[in-house]
Amino acid sequence: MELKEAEFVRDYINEIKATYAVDLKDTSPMEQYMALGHLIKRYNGENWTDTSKSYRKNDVKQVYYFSIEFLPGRLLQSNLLNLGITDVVKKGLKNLGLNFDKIVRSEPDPGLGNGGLGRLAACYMDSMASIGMAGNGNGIRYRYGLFKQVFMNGYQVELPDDWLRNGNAWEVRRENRACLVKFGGHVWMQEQPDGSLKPVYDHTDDVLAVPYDTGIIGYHNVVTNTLRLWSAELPPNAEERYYSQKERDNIDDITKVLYPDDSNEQGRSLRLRQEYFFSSAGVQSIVRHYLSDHTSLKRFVQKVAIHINDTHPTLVIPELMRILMDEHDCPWDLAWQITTSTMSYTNHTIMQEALEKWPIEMFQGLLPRIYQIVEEINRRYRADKIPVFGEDIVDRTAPLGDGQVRMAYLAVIGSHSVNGVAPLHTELLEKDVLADLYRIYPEKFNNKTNGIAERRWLEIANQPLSKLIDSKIGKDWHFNPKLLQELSTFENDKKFLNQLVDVKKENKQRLADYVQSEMGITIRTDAIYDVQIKRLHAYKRQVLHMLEIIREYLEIKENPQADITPRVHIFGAKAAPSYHYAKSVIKVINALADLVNNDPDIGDKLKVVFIPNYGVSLGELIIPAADISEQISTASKEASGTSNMKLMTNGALSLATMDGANIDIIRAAGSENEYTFGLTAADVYGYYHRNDYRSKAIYDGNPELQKVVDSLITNMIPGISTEGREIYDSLLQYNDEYFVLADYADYVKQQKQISIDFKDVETWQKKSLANIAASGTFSADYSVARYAEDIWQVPYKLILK
Ligand code: F58
Repeated sequence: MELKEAEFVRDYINEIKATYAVDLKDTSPMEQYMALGHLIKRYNGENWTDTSKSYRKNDVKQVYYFSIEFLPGRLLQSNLLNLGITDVVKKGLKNLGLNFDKIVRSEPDPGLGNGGLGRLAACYMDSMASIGMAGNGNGIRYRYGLFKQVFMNGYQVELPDDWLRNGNAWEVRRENRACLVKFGGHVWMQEQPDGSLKPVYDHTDDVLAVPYDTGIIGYHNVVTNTLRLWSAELPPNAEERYYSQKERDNIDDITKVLYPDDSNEQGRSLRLRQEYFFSSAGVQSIVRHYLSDHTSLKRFVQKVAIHINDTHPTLVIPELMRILMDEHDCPWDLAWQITTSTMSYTNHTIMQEALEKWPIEMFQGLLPRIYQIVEEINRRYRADKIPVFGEDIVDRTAPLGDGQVRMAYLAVIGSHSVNGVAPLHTELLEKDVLADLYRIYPEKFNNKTNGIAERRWLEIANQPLSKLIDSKIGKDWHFNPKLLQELSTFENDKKFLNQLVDVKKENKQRLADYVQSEMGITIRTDAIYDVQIKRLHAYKRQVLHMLEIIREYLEIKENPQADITPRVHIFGAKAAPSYHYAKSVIKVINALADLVNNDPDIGDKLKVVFIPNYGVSLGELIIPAADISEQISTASKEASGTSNMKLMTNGALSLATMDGANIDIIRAAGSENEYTFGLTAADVYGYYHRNDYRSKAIYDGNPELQKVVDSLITNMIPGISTEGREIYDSLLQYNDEYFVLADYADYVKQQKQISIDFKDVETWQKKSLANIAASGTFSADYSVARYAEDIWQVPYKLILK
């Protein structure tokens, strides 16, 4: 948009006065931020209405991306960037004597997700708007986001994330678009005068779903899409009916907090209520919106695509069936045809314990009408498929079985497309996790490799690098990130390689300053910054990284004079509050950090920093400073990974197993530019089939490994007698479920190689450049374009300059 500095300054001062009734000099950074947010939202108001109007006028097909999590990160900078007014606003604020960075940091980072899945949904929202696709997000407006993590005596402690405390500058409450969502009660079929049957509901608990909309601004293209998050409130008839405090609390609870578990589905009734709540409200509002422009449901499939991000929104399937049949008199077959043609589903995990299942009794009690529909889906599925495929496989894959509602199976059966998020992951879905369903519906399965919002993770997070790239290849890569490939022509340009070194140093200094001020730890910027940032989970193997730190520590202790390449090991990871093992790992790494960081023999050769409260904003600080990207999950377990892509585009070299999208990253950048190691997925499955993995034998055969592992139980690391023993036992007594010891030697070999290679600055920088240059293919712009073409059949405009 066009904006003159004088105009901005005038508007901003007026905004401050109107909102806070004080002079600018008396405002806090938070107030300065809120006023700026409101002003930007107002500036963009016209684009937002024009976008909706133009979608309507042209009757454009809409995509609705349903996700129980969205992790958008702070919006101020990305909105300024996408509107093209960063410089004017920065200058204006500076001339007013304000500190832009402080204002940026005053914005709360909405933690409405656990990790990769929620962040992916946010990257996709950004890309859909940026490629001009009519993409809408649909989720939950949690009153409290993912907990704030602090460490006390090295242990994780969880504090509430009261992110809405000062209000939210970007959202618009739309009470006039609210819907009623019905839970519980009884349902019975009543005969109508024409002989048909209609369900009648008795004694339901009704909840009002109120939408809060946030504009998602496209990159330099005047498009603004909508992220709609639902909040649960008392229904409008509240005055006429008495609600006990308990009933009020029950309603309040639905959207009160995000479930903080990224590993296990606990089968809690509140979670099921959350899932139905936003699925029902979302589908109701879609049908209402569609019918406001169309007289019949005939063209619904041509005008609406609904995407199910992991199984949590699967109830959109029976909910759309319900609305079509009960409210619009559709016969079953037509309703089913519309529903399956509209729905598509992405799977994000191969971990069995994360696949959602609900006890039938709970499900039926909470959602009696929806259960009837699921029962009928189940009955018809069995009747259709048993004659063709036989009873066994159909039993195993039916939506109802073992007394449970099996959400992933329902999602596959009720959708026309099922995708994994990296080629290996999709292959494993077909061969293993969903193999039976793949046999029945091979045509539904496809791969859509994940992607990231390049502009956030490179242009905003790493401005020094972004500017340097612009100076070499111009700015067209902002629209078409694959153009980053042009950078490879500079691989022998020494000046450029040196500039890359300077940029990395600047980013390291920024991180070092943060670590100094927040944690009181001094880290040197000429060390290798070896980074592992992701949720804490056994399969992600932070423990393997930890064993390497112990090895390095012992090495220096044994030979303090040795010529060591200095290292800083950097972790960021939250553990699910109920995940005992993960919390023990945090404690042990923190205790190890205390030992290493305070040992005079070690000095600044080796440092360990576990930065608390990892999230999107800290990611933006850490990722640009990384030299090494630790992507060390047990092969086959990480569906894709996305921090691997963010680190790559910022010039980090991957130290990686052949898992998830690591495989594709390695292929894109060239294996000579990464450090790969460890078992392959085929090796891992080989161990499963033969059942012959013995971690103890590996331990017995490697004296160095013995020393390292034993140090968990020898008091070398103070304060971890319980936790150290727990990890020790997981590796030896419980046979090392995630093959840490199997991969140890190969991992250490690569770590040693890294220490050698890092000293050759020029060669290292060439490798780093190869990663940056190849990273463009992992832009989410292309990912969503592939969804648009293969699955959603919606138009878009990739601006390929
Ligand atoms: C992640 N899943 C995958 N789930 O682990 C990761 O490999 C992938 O890159 C990413 O999705 C995006 O596809 C993930 O983040 C969750 O956090 C769920 C949250 C809700 C409960 C179950 C886990």
